[in-house]
Amino acid sequence: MLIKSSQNGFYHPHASDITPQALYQSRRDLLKHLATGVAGAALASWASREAFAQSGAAALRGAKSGVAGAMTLDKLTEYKLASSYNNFYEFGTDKADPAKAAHTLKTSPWTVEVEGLVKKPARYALEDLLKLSAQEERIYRLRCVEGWSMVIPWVGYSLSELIKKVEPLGSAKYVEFVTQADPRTMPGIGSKVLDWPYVEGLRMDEAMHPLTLLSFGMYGEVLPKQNGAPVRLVVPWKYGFKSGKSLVKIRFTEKQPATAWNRTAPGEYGFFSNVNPDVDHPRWSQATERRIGEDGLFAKKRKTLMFNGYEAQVGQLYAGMDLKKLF
Ligand SMILES: Nc1nc2c(c(=O)[nH]1)N[C@H]1C(S)=C(S)[C@@H](COP(=O)(O)O)O[C@H]1N2
Ligand SMILES: [Mo]
Repeated sequence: MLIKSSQNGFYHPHASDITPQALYQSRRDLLKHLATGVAGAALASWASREAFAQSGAAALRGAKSGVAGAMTLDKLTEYKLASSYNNFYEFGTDKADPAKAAHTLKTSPWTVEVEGLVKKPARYALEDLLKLSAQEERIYRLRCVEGWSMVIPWVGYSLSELIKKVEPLGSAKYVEFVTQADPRTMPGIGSKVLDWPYVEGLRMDEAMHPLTLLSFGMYGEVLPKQNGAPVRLVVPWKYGFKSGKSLVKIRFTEKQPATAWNRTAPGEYGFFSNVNPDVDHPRWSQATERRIGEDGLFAKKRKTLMFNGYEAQVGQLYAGMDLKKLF
């Protein structure tokens, strides 16, 4: 792990297209070349780009994850797209709004409170939360309920590492995630589209699953604000809205938390919201998806996979459940 700036220091190197993200993709290409035995000259240019990237103020690296299912080989979504096509309603409902407006989010100082049914409630400064466990890199598919998907290399560690530290009581059955709602820095909070703050939740076994990631970075850098800086959740087998951004509170509860989207439209967004091609949204099919940057704008081309392709890892969590009713 390498953190030069522990806080908000996200910036784009200007006047250069050799970004750390370009480096990132080139390193993946290099690894592919190495695997097929045609490395050659790629190595030299890769080394110089690496040197450039390390001058970046906001690098956040993680060791390649060993968690089963955590390193999909799908082609990465371009960093530019992943950081400019976003859902973050606190900054507006247009996909382009968060990248334009989220610069006002103040990510330092930042604290995350852990409370509710735990033996050891705690208030973590971001700096301490970052150090709580080793940072890993996980390449996850993210499937939005609206029908698009991306493939993003996240940096973080399993939420279970934090949960173990605070020692949940036997009565804790769910985990509630509360995100930042600051009307002074988040222009979208003035709108009535959701009842703020944006709240999400998981069942305890889902929260403890090793794939559930507490994320601080992506593409080898700290998270851009529009992607949920300074800390967010990523739950890769569920629709994207379950992955709350800019977390401020993690609360352990006995009852299923009332989540923002479920309260707004319970017939459309269930508590579980597992990616499922066989259970349509009442207003559209979920059988296919459009991979941002790859599939055509007007034709949805790609088949959506059960549990977003993570069935082998998480399918048993839902054994015996009627997923059409508990959508
Ligand atoms: N606080 C907050 N978290 C949020 C959202 C939001 O509006 N507010 N949008 C969700 C939705 S609908 C999706 S698809 C993902 C998008 O994450 P990304 O922009 O990093 O791709 O964030 C989720 N987390
Ligand atoms: Mo979404």
